[in-house]
Amino acid sequence: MGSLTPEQIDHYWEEGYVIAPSVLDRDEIARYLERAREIALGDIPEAAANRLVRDILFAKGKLPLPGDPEHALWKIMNPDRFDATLAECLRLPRVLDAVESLIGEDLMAFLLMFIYKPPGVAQAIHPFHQDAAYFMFQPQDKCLGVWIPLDPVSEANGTLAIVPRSHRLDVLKHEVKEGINFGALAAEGIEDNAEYHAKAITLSMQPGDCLLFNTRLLHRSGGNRTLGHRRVITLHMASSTCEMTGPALSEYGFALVRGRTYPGCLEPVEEPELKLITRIVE
Ligand SMILES: O=C(O)CCC(=O)C(=O)O
Repeated sequence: MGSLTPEQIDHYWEEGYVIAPSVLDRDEIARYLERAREIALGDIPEAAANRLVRDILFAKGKLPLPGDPEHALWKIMNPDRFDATLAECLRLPRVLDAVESLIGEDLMAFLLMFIYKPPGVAQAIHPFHQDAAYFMFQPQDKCLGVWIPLDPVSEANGTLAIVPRSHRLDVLKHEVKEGINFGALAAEGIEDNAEYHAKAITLSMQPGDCLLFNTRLLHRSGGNRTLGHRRVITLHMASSTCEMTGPALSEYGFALVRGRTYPGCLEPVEEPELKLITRIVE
């Protein structure tokens, strides 16, 4: 059953996002942080090894590798495919209840990531973009992103900045930018435009809080100028009433997490690939 208040639901549709506080408790946060660290230190099946992705600055040798391998990471892609503990994040009841309030009771989870910001690396930036640029299914308003920090996040450690109401825009043209992580795209003409930076809100959130945001909402994250971690669970979800409009990418392993499927609409992927095969950008 949906858990958001009418005010929260209105805020989401008006502004393009809403924050639901405390969807994870302290024990859950500790459990996911510990498991991610074990994976980062090598507890990952050989076939899935390339789903452990280093930040481009380390991958390209622009910065020396830190002593702690977890400090070099950008993200763990699709951990639900090889790890039972992190796979729980596809079906967190408090998250599903909030999502149901916004896009209905038939829910596919399709992209789980555990995202880091390397400590002390101010230039590890993810430029302004709209996630809808990656998702080849519609209607877009029946898809959303969930972003749950596991550390306190602020401007200093590379939190998310969002442009309220930008979900009213169409999907903009996106491009590859020099020095940005493989696969990350930038909305053309936005990152270098001071107007968008001025309109953006930099989110300060506590561990376990949950941002839900429309897939056309412009958002970015800055670098981490602190010496501590900035770790986040992100999950994308779509209503199972959505229809594909393009080829599926191997990153998207649709799992029905609530409700039912519909003929001609998104179908669950029974055994998604362990190895990362398709890349949006090589
Ligand atoms: O958490 C971050 O640093 C950015 C995440 C993001 O924007 C994305 O994955 O689309």
